Amino acid sequence: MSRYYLGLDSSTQSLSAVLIDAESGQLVNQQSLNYAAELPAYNVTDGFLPSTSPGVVHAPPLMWVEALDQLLKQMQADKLPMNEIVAVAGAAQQHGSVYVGADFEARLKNCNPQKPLQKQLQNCFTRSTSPIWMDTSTTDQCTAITKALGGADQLIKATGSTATERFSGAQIKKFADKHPEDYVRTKAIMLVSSFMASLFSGRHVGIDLTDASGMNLLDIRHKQWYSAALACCGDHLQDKLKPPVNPQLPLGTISTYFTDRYGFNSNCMVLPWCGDNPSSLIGLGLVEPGMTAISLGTSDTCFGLFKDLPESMSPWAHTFIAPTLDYMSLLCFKNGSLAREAVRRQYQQSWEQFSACLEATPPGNQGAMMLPWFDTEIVPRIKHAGVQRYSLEATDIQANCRAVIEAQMIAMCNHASAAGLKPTSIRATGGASQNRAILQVMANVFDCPVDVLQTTTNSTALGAALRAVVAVERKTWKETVQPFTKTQYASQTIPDAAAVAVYQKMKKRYAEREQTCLMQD
Ligand code: ADP
Ligand code: XUL
Repeated sequence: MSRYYLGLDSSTQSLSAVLIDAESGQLVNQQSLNYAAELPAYNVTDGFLPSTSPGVVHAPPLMWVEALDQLLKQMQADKLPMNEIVAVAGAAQQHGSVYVGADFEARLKNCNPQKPLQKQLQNCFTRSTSPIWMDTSTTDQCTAITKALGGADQLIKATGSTATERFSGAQIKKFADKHPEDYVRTKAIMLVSSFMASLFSGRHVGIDLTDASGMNLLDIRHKQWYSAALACCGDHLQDKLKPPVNPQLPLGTISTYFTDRYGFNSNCMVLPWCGDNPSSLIGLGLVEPGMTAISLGTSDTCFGLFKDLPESMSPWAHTFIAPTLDYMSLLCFKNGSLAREAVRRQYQQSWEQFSACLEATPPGNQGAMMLPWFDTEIVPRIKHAGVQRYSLEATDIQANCRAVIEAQMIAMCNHASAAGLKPTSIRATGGASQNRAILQVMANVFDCPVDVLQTTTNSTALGAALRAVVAVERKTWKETVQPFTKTQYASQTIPDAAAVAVYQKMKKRYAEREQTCLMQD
């Protein structure tokens, strides 16, 4: 007998669905809808609206609703077994916030399944567009929040992050301060994740703990709202938010709108939606402490699971609550492929030649070192771009190829450690993870094995579907994720003991150089 579970990913540019059969461990179907291409009436490029105000990046919430309608209609047209789906869960771009008035819930409850949802939710928004994670217009609010809550260290300790422009707390404060009347008539504030979960549930549901930890509003130790932060960001904010919800507790059965319009079974369970990064953690199979992902994409990200919060937390990282209710750290390095490509192009190397340079040079680069800030950086925060070379000639092609990779891996390892991550195994993803010479440097610097997954399934949507399996079937995380997260190569990339010893010393030297540059920046 098949056991179907649906996972959705409402991301910045598209909505994706992954349908799995938990019984056979198979992916049944995967599809995606790009907002800009397929919903041109909303006038978005890359998923957001044009803006003339500096730092303002918003998106229309009804676009996410219409995307859902079209995607589910498509799944029905494709004759997918909608009626046999046991449970549905989702994940969304983090931090984006949605503001609705008093009639939102009544409208949701009374929706007519003959008509698209987006038509029936028009005009119920008190903020017509939603600020999303790319918005950086809240620097003043961040300064005020930091001051009101006793400084940056206290804020990190309590909420897991310094005051961050894209986080929802600052975005809510900006709305409450600049549009007080609209704020007062706002009955509910949701994140993209809880907004989507509310549609499925037919009622306003609370924000799940994973996404709540990306707001600067949650006490991450006690997993409840941090009342001082709420008070600072808006009057009666707690009433508008509802208590945060456990991502693993089903919200109930799916609303009749979804059964009648798309053919879901009336017993289909709805799970809370999570943030996309926490969901991806599950989709990549990282369900035990020490398991860490490194994505080598346009920018590089490093995230992983851990049990206990460290005494002091890194100002550059974000600590979120994971779907397993452990913690996860997320670090984002802007100079990822950008820096690797800059070196490769400067020396006119193909990726094969670049890899050959890595293989022809010794770990530690004979003392040569680079600080690879081809652009400004997030981790650590570097305001002025600039590449620094130490005992490294700009004309030495091989040594420069090695230097950029060693610098990136060492910086990642040092900052991951400061953020509470102690990787015991690494799962590499993203474009550069197909380069085994790069993976070897990673294994040596982190002193742990590195592997790559077989599939190219959307890990965020897959993570949501797997979360639903765990919640409904009460299986362990490990046995649930395993069939869907098989690794690609016959063997892992294993650290080399001699190289590990070289990097132990080099990590200290790198940290000192970085500190000096930070003071001069
Ligand atoms: P995005 O973050 O945009 O999704 P991807 O994960 O698709 O990016 O990664 C794209 C990047 O992968 C390219 O910019 C390129 O630099 C890098 N890449 C592709 N092939 C290789 C390779 N063999 N070695 C190292 N980097 C590679
Ligand atoms: C994480 C963040 C982004 C969005 C992208 O803090 O802002 O990764 O979640 O969808």
